[in-house]
Amino acid sequence: MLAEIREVVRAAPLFVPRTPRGKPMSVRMTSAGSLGWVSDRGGYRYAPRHPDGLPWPAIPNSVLDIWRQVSAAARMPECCLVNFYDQGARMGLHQDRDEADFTQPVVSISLGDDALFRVGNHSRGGKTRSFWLRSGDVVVMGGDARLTYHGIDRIAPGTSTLLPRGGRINLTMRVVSASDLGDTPAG
Ligand code: MD6
Ligand code: FE
Repeated sequence: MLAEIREVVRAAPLFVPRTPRGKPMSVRMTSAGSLGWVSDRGGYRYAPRHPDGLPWPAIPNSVLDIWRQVSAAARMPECCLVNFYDQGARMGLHQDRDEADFTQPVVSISLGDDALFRVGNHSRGGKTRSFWLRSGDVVVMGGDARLTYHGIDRIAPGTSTLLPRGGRINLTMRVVSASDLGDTPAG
């Protein structure tokens, strides 16, 4: 899988996204699939091309295999977001809500150093729970959990030897577009 992710990054180099307010994020990012997630002054959105203008590479088979294993009933993902965290990188609490069909899960795969993952509620505030995501861990956020707030507080450097220069990769697969059948669980 790592070899396939390296090819994705070769075709679609990691970039530093900016929040809609212009603040650079601490993770570096790219995508695979028909749509990639981008963020800049224009807002958070899915786009058919990398900021450099190139189309995104295909989602690697090893990654799609995980999707098939953990979400057999779902549509296939249109985006695999690739996040790279170096030592000091983090990700603030957020919901994944730029997709059209919340009946479809979001599936993530963690590779490399451990990360402290915090999960909250359907709105900001309230109690949260934290746990460590380790290399090889797969998280499925579906059903009632699809819109829970979550984020990464910190990385624990040196906890994995998978990446020669350390750090962490998180892959998140999403179905982005609306279903032809409508947005209902039955559809
Ligand atoms: C991360 N993960 O693990 C950030 N989103 O680096 C996410 O933002 C995420 O793990 C939706 C579903 C699963 C996730
Ligand atoms: Fe997320």
